[in-house]
Amino acid sequence: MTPSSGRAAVPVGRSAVLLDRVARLADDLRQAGDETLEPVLDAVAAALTEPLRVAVVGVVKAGKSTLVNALIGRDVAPTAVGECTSMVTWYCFGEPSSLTVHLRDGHTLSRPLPGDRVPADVGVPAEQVARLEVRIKAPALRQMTLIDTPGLSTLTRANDAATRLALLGDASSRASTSEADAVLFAFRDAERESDIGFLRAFRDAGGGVGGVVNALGVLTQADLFGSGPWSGEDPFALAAAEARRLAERHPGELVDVVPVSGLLAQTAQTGALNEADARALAALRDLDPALLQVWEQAGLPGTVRPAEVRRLFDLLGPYGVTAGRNHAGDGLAALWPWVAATSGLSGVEAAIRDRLVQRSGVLKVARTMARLEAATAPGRSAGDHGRARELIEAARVDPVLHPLRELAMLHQISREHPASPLRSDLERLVSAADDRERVGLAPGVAGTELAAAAQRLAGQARARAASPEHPVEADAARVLVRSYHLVAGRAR
Ligand SMILES: Nc1nc2c(ncn2[C@@H]2O[C@H](COP(=O)(O)OP(=O)(O)OP(=O)(O)O)[C@@H](O)[C@H]2O)c(=O)[nH]1
Ligand SMILES: [Mg+2]
Repeated sequence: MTPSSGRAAVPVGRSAVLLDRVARLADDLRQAGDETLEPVLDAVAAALTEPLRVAVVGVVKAGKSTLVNALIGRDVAPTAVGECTSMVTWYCFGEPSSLTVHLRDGHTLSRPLPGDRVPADVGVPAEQVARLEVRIKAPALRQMTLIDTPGLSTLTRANDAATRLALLGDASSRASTSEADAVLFAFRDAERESDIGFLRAFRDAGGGVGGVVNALGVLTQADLFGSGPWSGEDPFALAAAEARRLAERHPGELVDVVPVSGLLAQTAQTGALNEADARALAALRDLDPALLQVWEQAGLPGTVRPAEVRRLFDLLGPYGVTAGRNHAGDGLAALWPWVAATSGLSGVEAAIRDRLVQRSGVLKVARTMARLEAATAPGRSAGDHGRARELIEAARVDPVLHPLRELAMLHQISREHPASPLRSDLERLVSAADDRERVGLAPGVAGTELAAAAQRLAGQARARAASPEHPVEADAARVLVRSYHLVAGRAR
């Protein structure tokens, strides 16, 4: 069984054209009769019709599973204070809800998933499990399959190894590339060398096309930033500054970094709060913050029970309890929007949409091309794949795949010369929904005007290619010339 069954692709913008071209390449490769490629072609065909596969990766206890629950809007992934996730788990759109255990020996075990909650024990030891696949009818999963992973850099070496195998592939086997199209990398605080090393390896395992950056950073647990809620600092402002610093330091590995409180987001999105919570929170309003911090010793206002306060801390964390007290007076109707907005989840969702899902065609095609190239590379695989390599090369230079060059170039210039004015041209080209937007024109402008504007921009880019301010600008300008020529050609 493949996860594609029963799900439709979500082509966005030019994605459909790109995906069609690569699907055609896969067909041509199949026709060429190279039998050793069959398994790769089957995997590629499935991946091309599925939603984007986004893996949530990061150091142990970064809050990955909590964020997964928030994005799905259900309390489906187990989370815990101690090390928790030990199996790579795919969350796919589907109904009825089910859990499939894919064993390392190739067998699968399926069963219904009552209550839409993954049990802590799936009845098979983790070392025998390749991955779990959860199907659940959650709207967010229509546009992406989320892959929760065990923590990196843990004392539990098997967990770290399982994540690396799923995301980076097995270096010893041929056709070893990543199962994921993109990564959400969860940072709890400042990055470590090994985080950046992992991101580079992921980019290189799946990007293929000269460094398409396919990872978005998430600074999780934003509510815990700074010296604590009793200090008067705004943890979200501090987290936002740290997120900016991370993004600026690693443009070659991360398309952006956004802060979020996964805990507040999970609490809001899964509907965990109730009126009694709001009442208990409101009753704590006049308690001195210093006393709230040590409430177990200091005692509580008469109407509030310890179990209620413990629950509030579990759902909202210390900052959510302290600051949320001022938003609970009017009950859940006022508290819920505050929790949802404060969490920052909408920023993560927007970044996922703009940076990953909108580019899903390019990201998937980049990974597919990398996969096909790995499978046919001379010396790395059985048999002589000469004909297959010719077909792949022909696809690579097809103008339809030019968006891959644009995106790779955007990432390269962001890394090597971020101040270049060509960067915003590339940004607009890769983000635009159609050709008019691509050259900065309003919707509905006539084709002749579009062609003229594209020619003008091509001329400007050509001039820049002739006298670049920085070596990377020469390459970037050549990519732009081709982009604008292609727009002009389509407009005629
Ligand atoms: N205050 C606060 N706590 C959080 C946040 N996100 C997660 N936590 C807590 O941190 C602990 C770990 O969360 P998980 O989501 O299980 O972390 P994980 O990264 O999936 O952990 P592993 O799977 O073991 O690597 C849990 O107790 C969560 O409630 C957050 O944004 N703020
Ligand atoms: Mg986890």
